[in-house]
Amino acid sequence: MERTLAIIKPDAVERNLQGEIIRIIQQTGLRIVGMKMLRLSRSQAEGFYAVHRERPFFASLTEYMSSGPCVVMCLEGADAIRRYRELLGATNRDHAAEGTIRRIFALDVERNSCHGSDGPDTAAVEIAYFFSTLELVG
Ligand code: DAT
Ligand code: MG
Repeated sequence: MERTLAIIKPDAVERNLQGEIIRIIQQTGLRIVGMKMLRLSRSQAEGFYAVHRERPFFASLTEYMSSGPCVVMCLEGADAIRRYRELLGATNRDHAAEGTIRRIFALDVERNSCHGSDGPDTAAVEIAYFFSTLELVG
């Protein structure tokens, strides 16, 4: 069993897409073992995306991620990190495969509807950024 962090980003929450996105995630067989809704402050968004702080899009990305509420989930399943990344599709929706969450829902490369951890080390750090062990069930 493996765990990964998923975020339904502000553009998707704003458009009331939480239910549709959660349904797609659950249809793959991944289980939700933690879930909460929150609005990141600018500095919390900067902390979450700290690896990107030198990138040209960092200021815009962290402004966007703190612009409205997110739904944050911890997903569990066999090979959960890779399976959920595959379900998300490429970062840029124009390069994402048909049927992927980003291809279906993303507005552009920044407002790309969902986040997923990219490996075991980042998943562990990202899950701990949002959830205490007491908040994860199952
Ligand atoms: P991913 O979210 O697919 O792991 P990433 O970690 O490279 O992608 O980047 C984090 C987020 O930053 C991404 O979801 C959207 C934004 N982003 C990435 N590349 C961008 C770009 N070239 N222009 C604007 N925003 C970008
Ligand atoms: Mg990433």
